[in-house]
Amino acid sequence: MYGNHDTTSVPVEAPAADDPTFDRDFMALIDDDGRVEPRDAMPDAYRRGLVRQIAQHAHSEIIGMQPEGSWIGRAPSLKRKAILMAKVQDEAGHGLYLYAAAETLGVDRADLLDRLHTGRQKYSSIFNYPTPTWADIGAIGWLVDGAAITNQVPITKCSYGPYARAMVRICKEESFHQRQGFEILHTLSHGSPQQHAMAQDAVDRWWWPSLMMFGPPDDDSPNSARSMRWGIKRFSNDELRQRFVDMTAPQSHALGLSLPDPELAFDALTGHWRYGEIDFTELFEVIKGNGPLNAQRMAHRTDAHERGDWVREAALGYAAKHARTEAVA
Ligand code: BYC
Repeated sequence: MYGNHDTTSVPVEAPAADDPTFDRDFMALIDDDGRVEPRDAMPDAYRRGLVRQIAQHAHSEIIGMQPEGSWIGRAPSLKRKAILMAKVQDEAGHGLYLYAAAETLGVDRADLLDRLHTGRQKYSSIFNYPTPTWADIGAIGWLVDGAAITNQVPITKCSYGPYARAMVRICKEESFHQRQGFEILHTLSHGSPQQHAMAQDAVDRWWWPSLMMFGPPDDDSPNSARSMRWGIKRFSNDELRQRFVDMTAPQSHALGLSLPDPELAFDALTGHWRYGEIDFTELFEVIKGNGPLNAQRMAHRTDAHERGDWVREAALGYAAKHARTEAVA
């Protein structure tokens, strides 16, 4: 019954949602670490939970193009410019895979975009912060993409097949993104005193918002328990946040930069880095729309969408013409 992702196969007989075996079989599949595929029967709440998370993720990718996109024309060399353009294009591609994965759950991409534009769906808090210097591009790559990889590698093993498969490719690209950010910061950190100061300033501004990307603390995370039971999330927000700190703290030494947390210290007993208290009121304010650049990001997005109207119209016209030609042949 489950695992029917081969679209050439005959449609499978899925049990009706009111069939008493339905939830039991579904949970047995999850417990067995199996994959749910688009045409499988699935509880409505599971479908809704996936659409919520995948759409938020897709929206984050396309809004995430803005802070870095603003530096394409100002990158300090032709090589840096080419690399940054490729990275921002990768992010558009990630959005595309993720919207496509969401569509396998029976939702329409235009509707998801409408929900983003009208504030009914969220995107990651991190993209509401400004990028005033070139070092911000390094800090985004090292910290923001680093946090994204930490969060997203476990999703390659999530219970929904199309989401898990999309994440495999996304994570490979994110890992290149993180290295290019690290390399930018390393160059600046070992450059002139002014360049070093610029790199340190960017890290100081991006560190705490990067920790907030993992979401509220576990006790304050209404979706976690259910998403983990369903195998959509594999680890809790706090577990992933700790992994990120453990990975990043030693890397900051290699960069010759410090992290802006006086309480950051390695705890030999637990084998983890302890970190100071996070100001989650800032996260909730940014999520509510009150971050430094929320209004600007949304205005830019809706404007770009409206200006892209003729492209969608032309693509639909072309598809209709193509379909007519095929029907005649
Ligand atoms: N920003 O119950 P919780 C990237 C919302 S990386 C905004 O813990 P959940 C990229 C949450 O949606 C970023 N909202 O939620 C990197 C929920 O509200 P709703 C995107 C946040 O889902 C580099 C409420 O707060 N990555 O794309 O269990 C370059 C309560 O939270 C945030 C992903 O989306 C936040 N930081 O856990 C370009 C990865 N945190 O929906 C692009 C997949 C929480 O109930 N997503 N909220 O109205 C996830 O892993 C999880 O959805 C989260 C949140 C860990 C983000």
